[in-house]
Amino acid sequence: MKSDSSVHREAGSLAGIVPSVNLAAEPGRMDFYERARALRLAPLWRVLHGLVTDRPAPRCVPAIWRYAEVRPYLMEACKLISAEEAERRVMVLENPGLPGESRITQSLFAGLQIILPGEIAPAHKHVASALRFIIEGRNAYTAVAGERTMMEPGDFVITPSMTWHDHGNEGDAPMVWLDGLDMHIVNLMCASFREGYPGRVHPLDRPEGAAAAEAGHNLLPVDASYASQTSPIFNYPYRRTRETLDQLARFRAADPWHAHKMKYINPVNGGWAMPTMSTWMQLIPKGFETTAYRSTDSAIFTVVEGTGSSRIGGESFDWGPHDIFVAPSWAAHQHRASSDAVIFIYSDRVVQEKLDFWRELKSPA
Ligand code: 1HN
Repeated sequence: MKSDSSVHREAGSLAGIVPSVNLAAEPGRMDFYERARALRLAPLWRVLHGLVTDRPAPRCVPAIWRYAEVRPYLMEACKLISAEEAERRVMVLENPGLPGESRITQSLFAGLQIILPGEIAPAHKHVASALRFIIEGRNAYTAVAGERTMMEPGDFVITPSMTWHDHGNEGDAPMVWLDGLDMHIVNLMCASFREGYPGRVHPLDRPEGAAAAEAGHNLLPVDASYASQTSPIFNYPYRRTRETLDQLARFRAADPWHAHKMKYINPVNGGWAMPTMSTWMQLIPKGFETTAYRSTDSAIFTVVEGTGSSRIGGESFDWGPHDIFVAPSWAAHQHRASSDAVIFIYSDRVVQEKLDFWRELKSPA
């Protein structure tokens, strides 16, 4: 991987070392470095300040994917490969600072998945958790651990770690959603397993709506115990999220940095809905401009409704419905909405919080 190449330098090369040592004295040390390398020993002082940086140094850069430009490629992919052959017909959103690594940020994956009427994406399971954020289409379902949910635009749907899941489109139009996955975190720890289901679809054993009835209405079955760290609600429907934001905006002042920003929570413990990816929905009223904000979690923004622009680390991006953009770790960013804008966001903040890494900095309002 690329990140390793900056650490494991050729012992005889001065290129790229962080100059915390006297470079003029380095030639006299080269023989020592060469002999040490043969014993699999390397001098920390040549790499120290690249290993422990004085601030976040993401390779991930600010970037935007405009849906109007991307959508034709999804359609073209449908002519070239079936959902079944692909297993998942997904175009990966590759951060330009991390080419060829299937990363939208250093820790997270994003892709756009398309499934045509009548198609099935066959059942499998893996350690990586997935979130689906629905972009367009109706009457397609995902089935997770024996229960189906029909997906609608703006819905946030969870596939927990190691649960069987398949998708199918029973409608008459293509269905597109954003897939957010945490496999880079899983792979950092070398903890990945996957398995294909012997049949195309995993059998259903619960009616549609069961999870919502058990956990989606501020009520939980009295004696239920929960082993998973993932929310038992697996579809957070847009209808209710949108209504909530709408009502909030009528009586709450917009926060200078976040406007109206709500986090999706796990009703069992009040924490984040997923153990590896934090998720939010944000409403920025027409004409509102947020104050510059930075945090150590690189974030992925998906515009649901509205238009506006963002400044991210000194670059400007205009956006509209279904566009997807990224703010890297510690890059100051601010948004301005030219019409009421609703934005879905995910990041690795929940992981950083658990590890006591997470920090934020709010510019003065
Ligand atoms: C996956 O299993 C899905 O289940 C989508 O729909 C995207 C990207 C990488 C690895 C597994 C899915 C994926 C994925």
